[in-house]
Amino acid sequence: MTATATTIAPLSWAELEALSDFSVALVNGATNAQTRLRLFGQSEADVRVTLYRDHHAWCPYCQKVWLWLEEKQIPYRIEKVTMFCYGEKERWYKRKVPSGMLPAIELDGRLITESDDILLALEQAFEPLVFGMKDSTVLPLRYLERLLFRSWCAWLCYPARSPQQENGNREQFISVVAKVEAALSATPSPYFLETFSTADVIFTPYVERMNASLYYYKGYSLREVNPRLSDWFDAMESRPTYRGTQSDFHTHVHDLPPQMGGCWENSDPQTKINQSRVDRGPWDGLPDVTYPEPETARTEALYRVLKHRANIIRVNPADDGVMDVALRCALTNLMTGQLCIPPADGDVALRYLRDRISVPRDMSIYAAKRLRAALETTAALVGDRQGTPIPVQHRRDQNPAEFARV
Ligand SMILES: N[C@@H](CCC(=O)N[C@@H](CS)C(=O)NCC(=O)O)C(=O)O
Repeated sequence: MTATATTIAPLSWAELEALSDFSVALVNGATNAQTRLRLFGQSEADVRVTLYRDHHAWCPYCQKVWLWLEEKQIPYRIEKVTMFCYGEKERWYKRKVPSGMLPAIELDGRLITESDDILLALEQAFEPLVFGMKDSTVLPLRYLERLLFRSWCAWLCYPARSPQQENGNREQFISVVAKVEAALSATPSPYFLETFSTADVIFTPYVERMNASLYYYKGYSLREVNPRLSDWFDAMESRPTYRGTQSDFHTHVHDLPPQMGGCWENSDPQTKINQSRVDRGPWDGLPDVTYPEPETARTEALYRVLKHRANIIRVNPADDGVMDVALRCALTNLMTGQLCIPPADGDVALRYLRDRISVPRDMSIYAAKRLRAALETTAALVGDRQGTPIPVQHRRDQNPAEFARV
Protein backbone atom coordinates (compact mmCIF):
# COMPACT_ATOMS: atom_id res chain seq x y z
CA MET A 1 0.00 0.00 0.00
CA THR A 2 1.41 3.44 -0.88
CA ALA A 3 1.45 6.22 1.74
CA THR A 4 -1.21 8.17 -0.18
CA ALA A 5 -3.63 5.28 -0.81
CA THR A 6 -6.93 5.57 0.98
CA THR A 7 -8.96 2.63 2.16
CA ILE A 8 -12.71 2.24 2.36
CA ALA A 9 -15.12 -0.04 4.19
CA PRO A 10 -16.50 -3.03 2.29
CA LEU A 11 -19.72 -2.48 0.37
CA SER A 12 -22.69 -4.51 1.59
CA TRP A 13 -24.10 -7.34 -0.54
CA ALA A 14 -27.06 -5.10 -1.38
CA GLU A 15 -24.72 -2.29 -2.53
CA LEU A 16 -22.76 -4.77 -4.63
CA GLU A 17 -25.99 -6.16 -6.15
CA ALA A 18 -26.86 -2.63 -7.20
CA LEU A 19 -23.58 -2.42 -9.19
CA SER A 20 -24.09 -5.75 -10.89
CA ASP A 21 -25.43 -4.45 -14.15
CA PHE A 22 -24.69 -7.39 -16.43
CA SER A 23 -26.80 -9.73 -18.50
CA VAL A 24 -26.20 -12.36 -21.14
CA ALA A 25 -28.55 -13.90 -23.65
CA LEU A 26 -27.64 -17.49 -22.81
CA VAL A 27 -29.82 -19.21 -25.40
CA ASN A 28 -29.63 -16.92 -28.42
CA GLY A 29 -26.70 -14.62 -27.65
CA ALA A 30 -22.96 -15.10 -27.98
CA THR A 31 -21.30 -18.44 -27.24
CA ASN A 32 -21.11 -19.02 -23.51
CA ALA A 33 -20.21 -21.84 -21.14
CA GLN A 34 -23.14 -21.44 -18.77
CA THR A 35 -26.13 -22.25 -20.96
CA ARG A 36 -27.96 -25.58 -21.20
CA LEU A 37 -29.71 -24.76 -24.47
CA ARG A 38 -28.66 -23.01 -27.69
CA LEU A 39 -31.23 -22.05 -30.29
CA PHE A 40 -29.65 -19.40 -32.57
CA GLY A 41 -33.06 -17.85 -33.12
CA GLN A 42 -34.77 -21.16 -33.91
CA SER A 43 -37.41 -22.91 -31.82
CA GLU A 44 -36.96 -25.71 -29.28
CA ALA A 45 -38.82 -28.01 -31.65
CA ASP A 46 -35.83 -27.66 -34.02
CA VAL A 47 -33.39 -29.22 -31.54
CA ARG A 48 -32.02 -32.53 -32.86
CA VAL A 49 -28.75 -32.64 -30.91
CA THR A 50 -27.79 -33.07 -27.25
CA LEU A 51 -24.12 -32.51 -26.42
CA TYR A 52 -22.74 -34.27 -23.33
CA ARG A 53 -19.68 -32.36 -22.19
CA ASP A 54 -17.80 -31.92 -18.95
CA HIS A 55 -19.00 -29.50 -16.25
CA HIS A 56 -15.82 -27.46 -16.21
CA ALA A 57 -15.24 -27.16 -19.98
CA TRP A 58 -11.81 -28.72 -19.48
CA CYS A 59 -12.20 -31.62 -21.93
CA PRO A 60 -10.44 -30.74 -25.21
CA TYR A 61 -12.44 -33.18 -27.32
CA CYS A 62 -15.66 -31.62 -26.01
CA GLN A 63 -14.40 -28.16 -27.01
CA LYS A 64 -13.91 -29.42 -30.58
CA VAL A 65 -17.55 -30.53 -30.91
CA TRP A 66 -18.85 -27.49 -28.98
CA LEU A 67 -17.04 -25.06 -31.29
CA TRP A 68 -18.27 -26.90 -34.38
CA LEU A 69 -21.91 -26.68 -33.23
CA GLU A 70 -21.53 -22.99 -32.40
CA GLU A 71 -19.93 -22.20 -35.75
CA LYS A 72 -22.64 -24.04 -37.66
CA GLN A 73 -25.36 -22.57 -35.42
CA ILE A 74 -27.05 -25.94 -34.95
CA PRO A 75 -29.67 -25.77 -32.16
CA TYR A 76 -28.62 -28.09 -29.33
CA ARG A 77 -29.03 -28.95 -25.68
CA ILE A 78 -26.12 -29.32 -23.27
CA GLU A 79 -25.93 -31.94 -20.52
CA LYS A 80 -22.95 -31.55 -18.20
CA VAL A 81 -21.06 -34.57 -16.86
CA THR A 82 -18.37 -34.90 -14.21
CA MET A 83 -14.85 -35.99 -15.21
CA PHE A 84 -13.14 -38.68 -13.11
CA CYS A 85 -10.39 -36.26 -12.07
CA TYR A 86 -12.77 -33.91 -10.24
CA GLY A 87 -15.64 -36.02 -8.96
CA GLU A 88 -17.92 -38.96 -9.34
CA LYS A 89 -19.30 -39.79 -12.77
CA GLU A 90 -23.09 -39.45 -12.89
CA ARG A 91 -24.80 -42.86 -12.88
CA TRP A 92 -27.27 -41.83 -15.57
CA TYR A 93 -24.31 -41.06 -17.84
CA LYS A 94 -22.62 -44.41 -17.19
CA ARG A 95 -25.83 -46.15 -18.15
CA LYS A 96 -25.69 -44.29 -21.45
CA VAL A 97 -21.90 -44.46 -21.99
CA PRO A 98 -20.44 -47.25 -19.81
CA SER A 99 -16.84 -46.03 -20.22
CA GLY A 100 -17.90 -42.61 -18.94
CA MET A 101 -15.88 -40.97 -21.75
CA LEU A 102 -16.72 -37.55 -23.08
CA PRO A 103 -17.85 -36.09 -25.38
CA ALA A 104 -20.96 -37.83 -26.63
CA ILE A 105 -23.93 -36.57 -28.58
CA GLU A 106 -27.43 -37.71 -29.23
CA LEU A 107 -28.45 -36.92 -32.78
CA ASP A 108 -32.11 -37.63 -33.51
CA GLY A 109 -32.00 -39.99 -30.50
CA ARG A 110 -28.87 -41.88 -31.73
CA LEU A 111 -25.94 -41.92 -29.31
CA ILE A 112 -22.50 -41.23 -30.82
CA THR A 113 -19.17 -41.14 -28.99
CA GLU A 114 -15.61 -40.33 -30.18
CA SER A 115 -15.21 -36.73 -31.22
CA ASP A 116 -14.15 -37.49 -34.81
CA ASP A 117 -17.10 -39.83 -35.33
CA ILE A 118 -19.34 -37.16 -33.82
CA LEU A 119 -18.11 -34.56 -36.29
CA LEU A 120 -18.55 -36.99 -39.18
CA ALA A 121 -22.13 -37.72 -38.10
CA LEU A 122 -22.87 -34.01 -37.68
CA GLU A 123 -21.46 -33.32 -41.15
CA GLN A 124 -23.79 -35.95 -42.60
CA ALA A 125 -26.77 -34.41 -40.86
CA PHE A 126 -25.97 -30.71 -41.29
CA GLU A 127 -23.28 -30.39 -44.03
CA PRO A 128 -19.58 -29.84 -43.34
CA LEU A 129 -18.12 -26.72 -41.79
CA VAL A 130 -16.82 -25.48 -45.16
CA PHE A 131 -14.41 -28.41 -45.68
CA GLY A 132 -15.31 -31.83 -44.30
CA MET A 133 -13.31 -34.11 -42.03
CA LYS A 134 -12.49 -36.38 -44.99
CA ASP A 135 -11.74 -33.59 -47.47
CA SER A 136 -8.35 -34.13 -49.14
CA THR A 137 -7.18 -30.74 -47.82
CA VAL A 138 -8.29 -31.50 -44.24
CA LEU A 139 -6.92 -35.05 -43.88
CA PRO A 140 -3.21 -34.06 -43.93
CA LEU A 141 -3.97 -31.29 -41.42
CA ARG A 142 -5.66 -33.77 -39.09
CA TYR A 143 -2.55 -35.92 -39.35
CA LEU A 144 -0.35 -32.89 -38.60
CA GLU A 145 -2.45 -32.03 -35.55
CA ARG A 146 -1.91 -35.52 -34.12
CA LEU A 147 1.84 -35.25 -34.83
CA LEU A 148 1.93 -31.95 -32.96
CA PHE A 149 -0.07 -33.49 -30.11
CA ARG A 150 2.34 -36.42 -29.76
CA SER A 151 5.46 -34.24 -29.75
CA TRP A 152 3.83 -31.95 -27.14
CA CYS A 153 3.02 -34.94 -24.90
CA ALA A 154 6.54 -36.32 -25.30
CA TRP A 155 8.00 -33.01 -24.13
CA LEU A 156 5.49 -32.11 -21.41
CA CYS A 157 4.10 -35.30 -19.95
CA TYR A 158 7.19 -37.45 -19.32
CA PRO A 159 10.14 -36.60 -17.09
CA ALA A 160 13.34 -36.08 -19.11
CA ARG A 161 16.13 -38.34 -17.85
CA SER A 162 18.83 -35.83 -18.84
CA PRO A 163 19.21 -32.23 -20.07
CA GLN A 164 20.01 -33.70 -23.51
CA GLN A 165 16.72 -35.57 -23.56
CA GLU A 166 14.83 -32.46 -22.45
CA ASN A 167 16.50 -30.51 -25.23
CA GLY A 168 15.81 -33.26 -27.78
CA ASN A 169 12.11 -33.28 -26.87
CA ARG A 170 12.00 -29.51 -27.19
CA GLU A 171 13.73 -29.58 -30.61
CA GLN A 172 11.37 -32.31 -31.78
CA PHE A 173 8.32 -30.26 -30.77
CA ILE A 174 9.73 -27.12 -32.41
CA SER A 175 10.39 -29.04 -35.64
CA VAL A 176 6.70 -30.02 -35.79
CA VAL A 177 5.69 -26.44 -35.01
CA ALA A 178 7.74 -25.42 -38.08
CA LYS A 179 5.51 -27.74 -40.14
CA VAL A 180 2.43 -26.06 -38.64
CA GLU A 181 3.86 -22.65 -39.49
CA ALA A 182 4.42 -23.86 -43.08
CA ALA A 183 0.86 -25.20 -43.29
CA LEU A 184 -0.51 -21.86 -42.06
CA SER A 185 1.63 -20.01 -44.64
CA ALA A 186 0.19 -22.08 -47.48
CA THR A 187 -2.87 -19.82 -47.89
CA PRO A 188 -3.13 -16.03 -47.62
CA SER A 189 -5.75 -16.38 -44.87
CA PRO A 190 -4.70 -16.56 -41.21
CA TYR A 191 -6.50 -19.93 -41.03
CA PHE A 192 -5.28 -23.37 -42.06
CA LEU A 193 -7.20 -23.30 -45.36
CA GLU A 194 -8.39 -20.38 -47.47
CA THR A 195 -11.15 -19.68 -45.00
CA PHE A 196 -12.08 -20.72 -41.44
CA SER A 197 -13.13 -24.39 -41.47
CA THR A 198 -13.18 -27.76 -39.70
CA ALA A 199 -9.37 -27.75 -39.88
CA ASP A 200 -9.19 -24.81 -37.44
CA VAL A 201 -11.70 -26.46 -35.11
CA ILE A 202 -9.52 -29.56 -34.99
CA PHE A 203 -6.39 -27.64 -34.03
CA THR A 204 -8.05 -25.33 -31.51
CA PRO A 205 -8.32 -27.38 -28.27
CA TYR A 206 -4.77 -28.65 -28.06
CA VAL A 207 -3.02 -25.63 -29.54
CA GLU A 208 -4.74 -23.56 -26.84
CA ARG A 209 -3.54 -26.03 -24.18
CA MET A 210 -0.03 -26.14 -25.67
CA ASN A 211 0.21 -22.38 -25.55
CA ALA A 212 -0.69 -22.37 -21.85
CA SER A 213 1.25 -25.40 -20.67
CA LEU A 214 4.52 -24.74 -22.49
CA TYR A 215 4.55 -21.14 -21.28
CA TYR A 216 4.16 -22.33 -17.70
CA TYR A 217 6.10 -25.60 -17.55
CA LYS A 218 8.79 -24.95 -20.18
CA GLY A 219 9.19 -21.15 -20.39
CA TYR A 220 8.25 -21.38 -24.09
CA SER A 221 5.70 -18.95 -25.52
CA LEU A 222 4.20 -20.74 -28.54
CA ARG A 223 1.99 -17.85 -29.51
CA GLU A 224 4.67 -15.18 -29.26
CA VAL A 225 7.57 -16.85 -31.07
CA ASN A 226 5.68 -18.24 -34.07
CA PRO A 227 4.30 -15.51 -36.33
CA ARG A 228 1.79 -17.64 -38.28
CA LEU A 229 0.41 -19.22 -35.09
CA SER A 230 0.25 -15.76 -33.57
CA ASP A 231 -1.88 -14.58 -36.52
CA TRP A 232 -3.99 -17.72 -36.26
CA PHE A 233 -4.71 -17.12 -32.56
CA ASP A 234 -5.63 -13.49 -33.30
CA ALA A 235 -7.96 -14.61 -36.09
CA MET A 236 -9.56 -17.20 -33.82
CA GLU A 237 -10.09 -14.55 -31.17
CA SER A 238 -11.94 -12.40 -33.69
CA ARG A 239 -14.70 -15.04 -33.59
CA PRO A 240 -17.30 -14.79 -30.78
CA THR A 241 -17.68 -18.57 -31.01
CA TYR A 242 -14.08 -19.16 -30.06
CA ARG A 243 -14.11 -16.44 -27.39
CA GLY A 244 -16.99 -18.22 -25.68
CA THR A 245 -15.06 -21.49 -25.42
CA GLN A 246 -11.64 -19.94 -24.74
CA SER A 247 -9.85 -20.68 -21.48
CA ASP A 248 -6.96 -18.88 -19.79
CA PHE A 249 -3.44 -19.90 -18.79
CA HIS A 250 -4.23 -20.32 -15.09
CA THR A 251 -7.15 -22.67 -15.71
CA HIS A 252 -5.29 -24.88 -18.19
CA VAL A 253 -1.97 -25.22 -16.41
CA HIS A 254 -3.78 -26.54 -13.34
CA ASP A 255 -6.43 -28.63 -15.09
CA LEU A 256 -3.93 -30.46 -17.31
CA PRO A 257 -1.76 -32.38 -14.79
CA PRO A 258 -4.50 -34.76 -13.58
CA GLN A 259 -5.90 -35.15 -17.10
CA MET A 260 -2.53 -35.83 -18.72
CA GLY A 261 -1.01 -37.86 -15.89
CA GLY A 262 1.46 -35.10 -15.00
CA CYS A 263 3.19 -32.07 -16.53
CA TRP A 264 6.95 -31.76 -16.03
CA GLU A 265 8.62 -28.40 -15.67
CA ASN A 266 12.13 -27.72 -16.97
CA SER A 267 14.93 -25.70 -15.35
CA ASP A 268 14.81 -22.75 -17.77
CA PRO A 269 14.87 -19.55 -15.61
CA GLN A 270 12.05 -18.22 -17.81
CA THR A 271 9.84 -21.04 -16.52
CA LYS A 272 9.90 -19.72 -12.94
CA ILE A 273 9.19 -16.18 -14.15
CA ASN A 274 6.22 -17.40 -16.19
CA GLN A 275 4.89 -19.52 -13.34
CA SER A 276 4.91 -16.57 -11.00
CA ARG A 277 3.06 -14.45 -13.60
CA VAL A 278 0.36 -17.06 -14.15
CA ASP A 279 -0.11 -17.94 -10.48
CA ARG A 280 0.35 -14.59 -8.78
CA GLY A 281 -0.09 -12.04 -11.57
CA PRO A 282 -0.08 -9.53 -13.00
CA TRP A 283 -2.43 -11.33 -15.39
CA ASP A 284 -2.79 -8.39 -17.77
CA GLY A 285 -0.71 -8.85 -20.89
CA LEU A 286 -0.18 -12.61 -20.59
CA PRO A 287 -0.16 -14.18 -24.07
CA ASP A 288 -3.36 -16.11 -23.41
CA VAL A 289 -5.46 -13.39 -25.04
CA THR A 290 -4.85 -10.34 -27.24
CA TYR A 291 -8.24 -8.95 -28.25
CA PRO A 292 -9.13 -5.73 -26.42
CA GLU A 293 -10.73 -6.04 -23.00
CA PRO A 294 -14.52 -5.58 -23.13
CA GLU A 295 -15.93 -2.82 -20.93
CA THR A 296 -18.09 -5.41 -19.17
CA ALA A 297 -15.20 -7.43 -17.67
CA ARG A 298 -15.66 -6.12 -14.11
CA THR A 299 -19.45 -6.25 -14.05
CA GLU A 300 -19.39 -9.75 -15.50
CA ALA A 301 -17.02 -10.92 -12.74
CA LEU A 302 -19.20 -9.29 -10.07
CA TYR A 303 -22.39 -10.77 -11.51
CA ARG A 304 -20.93 -14.27 -11.59
CA VAL A 305 -19.58 -14.11 -8.03
CA LEU A 306 -22.87 -12.76 -6.68
CA LYS A 307 -24.74 -15.61 -8.36
CA HIS A 308 -22.65 -18.22 -6.56
CA ARG A 309 -21.59 -16.34 -3.46
CA ALA A 310 -23.23 -18.65 -0.92
CA ASN A 311 -21.36 -21.70 -2.27
CA ILE A 312 -18.13 -19.74 -2.78
CA ILE A 313 -18.18 -18.79 0.90
CA ARG A 314 -19.24 -22.26 2.06
CA VAL A 315 -16.50 -24.20 0.21
CA ASN A 316 -13.76 -21.80 1.24
CA PRO A 317 -11.54 -23.29 3.96
CA ALA A 318 -11.71 -20.00 5.92
CA ASP A 319 -14.41 -19.28 8.46
CA ASP A 320 -17.62 -18.23 6.66
CA GLY A 321 -17.70 -14.90 8.47
CA VAL A 322 -14.13 -14.09 7.45
CA MET A 323 -14.73 -15.04 3.84
CA ASP A 324 -17.98 -13.06 3.68
CA VAL A 325 -16.20 -9.84 4.62
CA ALA A 326 -13.00 -10.62 2.70
CA LEU A 327 -14.96 -11.36 -0.46
CA ARG A 328 -16.93 -8.12 -0.16
CA CYS A 329 -13.61 -6.28 0.26
CA ALA A 330 -12.23 -7.82 -2.93
CA LEU A 331 -15.45 -7.05 -4.85
CA THR A 332 -15.39 -3.51 -3.51
CA ASN A 333 -11.85 -3.18 -4.89
CA LEU A 334 -12.96 -4.73 -8.19
CA MET A 335 -15.77 -2.20 -8.66
CA THR A 336 -14.33 0.98 -7.13
CA GLY A 337 -10.57 0.57 -7.50
CA GLN A 338 -10.28 1.56 -3.82
CA LEU A 339 -8.38 -0.55 -1.32
CA CYS A 340 -10.49 -2.32 1.28
CA ILE A 341 -8.70 -4.13 4.10
CA PRO A 342 -10.04 -7.65 4.76
CA PRO A 343 -9.99 -9.40 8.15
CA ALA A 344 -6.93 -11.38 9.29
CA ASP A 345 -6.87 -14.71 7.37
CA GLY A 346 -8.35 -12.86 4.41
CA ASP A 347 -5.08 -13.51 2.54
CA VAL A 348 -5.49 -17.30 2.67
CA ALA A 349 -9.22 -17.14 1.96
CA LEU A 350 -8.99 -14.84 -1.05
CA ARG A 351 -6.02 -16.61 -2.61
CA TYR A 352 -7.89 -19.92 -2.32
CA LEU A 353 -10.59 -18.43 -4.54
CA ARG A 354 -8.07 -16.66 -6.83
CA ASP A 355 -6.63 -20.12 -7.61
CA ARG A 356 -9.99 -21.72 -8.38
CA ILE A 357 -11.62 -19.41 -10.88
CA SER A 358 -12.10 -21.50 -13.99
CA VAL A 359 -12.39 -19.97 -17.46
CA PRO A 360 -14.75 -20.19 -19.34
CA ARG A 361 -16.78 -22.22 -16.81
CA ASP A 362 -17.19 -19.33 -14.38
CA MET A 363 -16.65 -16.27 -16.53
CA SER A 364 -14.81 -15.01 -19.60
CA ILE A 365 -11.06 -14.52 -19.72
CA TYR A 366 -10.92 -10.76 -19.00
CA ALA A 367 -13.49 -10.97 -16.22
CA ALA A 368 -11.32 -13.63 -14.58
CA LYS A 369 -8.18 -11.49 -14.92
CA ARG A 370 -9.97 -8.57 -13.22
CA LEU A 371 -11.30 -10.77 -10.44
CA ARG A 372 -7.97 -12.51 -9.82
CA ALA A 373 -6.29 -9.09 -9.62
CA ALA A 374 -8.85 -7.75 -7.12
CA LEU A 375 -8.54 -10.88 -4.98
CA GLU A 376 -4.74 -10.68 -5.00
CA THR A 377 -4.60 -6.92 -4.33
CA THR A 378 -6.98 -7.33 -1.40
CA ALA A 379 -5.24 -10.43 -0.02
CA ALA A 380 -1.86 -8.66 -0.13
CA LEU A 381 -3.20 -5.98 2.24
CA VAL A 382 -3.16 -8.47 5.12
CA GLY A 383 -0.49 -11.03 4.32
CA ASP A 384 1.51 -13.15 1.95
CA ARG A 385 0.16 -16.58 2.88
CA GLN A 386 -1.10 -18.66 -0.04
CA GLY A 387 -4.31 -20.72 -0.09
CA THR A 388 -4.43 -24.53 0.14
CA PRO A 389 -2.19 -25.76 -2.70
CA ILE A 390 -3.91 -26.83 -5.91
CA PRO A 391 -3.72 -30.64 -6.08
CA VAL A 392 -1.94 -32.14 -9.08
CA GLN A 393 -3.13 -35.79 -8.98
CA HIS A 394 -6.81 -34.90 -9.04
CA ARG A 395 -9.01 -31.81 -8.83
CA ARG A 396 -11.65 -32.90 -6.35
CA ASP A 397 -11.29 -29.45 -4.81
CA GLN A 398 -13.40 -28.52 -7.86
CA ASN A 399 -16.12 -31.12 -7.40
CA PRO A 400 -19.20 -29.65 -9.11
CA ALA A 401 -21.44 -31.47 -6.60
CA GLU A 402 -20.43 -28.77 -4.10
CA PHE A 403 -21.91 -26.12 -6.33
CA ALA A 404 -25.15 -27.97 -7.01
CA ARG A 405 -26.08 -27.31 -3.35
CA VAL A 406 -27.82 -24.06 -2.56
N1 LIG B 1 -10.81 -40.42 -28.56
C1 LIG B 1 -11.78 -39.76 -27.70
C2 LIG B 1 -11.05 -39.22 -26.52
C3 LIG B 1 -11.98 -38.61 -25.49
C4 LIG B 1 -11.33 -38.43 -24.13
O1 LIG B 1 -10.15 -38.75 -23.93
N2 LIG B 1 -12.11 -37.92 -23.19
C5 LIG B 1 -11.66 -37.76 -21.83
C6 LIG B 1 -11.71 -36.30 -21.40
S1 LIG B 1 -10.68 -35.26 -22.34
C7 LIG B 1 -12.64 -38.46 -20.90
O2 LIG B 1 -13.83 -38.42 -21.11
N3 LIG B 1 -12.15 -39.08 -19.84
C8 LIG B 1 -12.98 -39.59 -18.79
C9 LIG B 1 -13.06 -38.62 -17.66
O3 LIG B 1 -12.11 -37.85 -17.50
O4 LIG B 1 -14.04 -38.61 -16.93
C10 LIG B 1 -12.48 -38.67 -28.48
O5 LIG B 1 -11.90 -38.15 -29.45
O6 LIG B 1 -13.64 -38.34 -28.17
